[in-house]
Amino acid sequence: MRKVSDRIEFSIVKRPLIKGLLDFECGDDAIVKKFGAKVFLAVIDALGHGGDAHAISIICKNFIEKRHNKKLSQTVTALHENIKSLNKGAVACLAVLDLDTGELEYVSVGNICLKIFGSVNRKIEYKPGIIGYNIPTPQVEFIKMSMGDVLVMHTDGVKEHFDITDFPDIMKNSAEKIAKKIIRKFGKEQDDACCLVLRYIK
Ligand SMILES: [Mn+2]
Repeated sequence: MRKVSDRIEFSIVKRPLIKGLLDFECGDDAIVKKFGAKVFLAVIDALGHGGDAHAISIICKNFIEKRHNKKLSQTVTALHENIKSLNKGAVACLAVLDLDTGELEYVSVGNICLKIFGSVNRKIEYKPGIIGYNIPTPQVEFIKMSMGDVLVMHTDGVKEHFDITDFPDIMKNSAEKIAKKIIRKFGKEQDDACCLVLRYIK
């Protein structure tokens, strides 16, 4: 999936684990949704894999997507309460980018990897917790993006230790090419994988 709209270019690439021949469904998913002068982003990884994980990821995705314009911390807490009774869990990172200021507001629970490449090269540290089982009070944090910066958000089905030096041409590639490359080169065969790439453009 590739889309170019006003001031952002983004792509979401996902695939189910490769080694589990009976699993065709992916428990990882992502959302990109523009609203006003903002864009909502999320990456979700439902625990486990296969049909069960896929079903939970759909529940989480729909729940989160409906609340894309609400406070991020409230959405995380509400989702936690909502899926608790299912005895299933997920990790997720939710963010809102203000296209006028470049301010990225985010809340992360669990090991979704968030990196910014460009004017700064930054990797956001993981936060503890599993939505549906136990979560700390969700913490909203901020990071500033500059024009031309590339945001990468991916699940743990992608090896986290790649850096900008692995992609000397990262700034030239389309978001779609970057996302495909990350999944192809760094995706783990034994896990579902999802990568969201978003470039903040003029
Ligand atoms: Mn995973």
